[in-house]
Amino acid sequence: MAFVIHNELEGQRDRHQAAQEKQQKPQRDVEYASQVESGNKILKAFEDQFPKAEVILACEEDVTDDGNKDLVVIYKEEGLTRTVTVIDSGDGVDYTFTAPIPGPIENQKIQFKNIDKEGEIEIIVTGEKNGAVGYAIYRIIDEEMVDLFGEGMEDCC
Ligand SMILES: [Ca+2]
Ligand SMILES: [Ca+2]
Repeated sequence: MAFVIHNELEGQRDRHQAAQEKQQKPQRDVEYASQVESGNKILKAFEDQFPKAEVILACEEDVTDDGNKDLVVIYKEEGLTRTVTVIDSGDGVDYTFTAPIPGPIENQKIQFKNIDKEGEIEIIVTGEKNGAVGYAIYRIIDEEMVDLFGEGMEDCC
């Protein structure tokens, strides 16, 4: 009950902001990236490029180490689940798209972490298919998602 009362007291607070703060708090070992809002401009660029795609998960981070946010999108198109990174070309207007790669079928999650603590922030994609769990670590190199390390991805994609 204490939690409910606390929330009521904080009623004026923007809910989204509160959720973000909660996510940034290092409570657990694994913190997954959150879904961007539907009006996100990079997501719009993706939707223009892939009009038939059904977006499953889209998370924003600068994964090219140039100070501009990029967007990692897991989506379904014609029965296939794919992952694409939408890269800001530097002007916030034009975007380039990595070649689509297979994405996990179920329970998809994206994590951003600078694994080697230098250069680009790496992208960790996890998911499942029929209970088989897999994950892969990608880095954007020359505008492509390069698979650095993974386990079980062939079982969940
Ligand atoms: Ca970037
Ligand atoms: Ca890195």
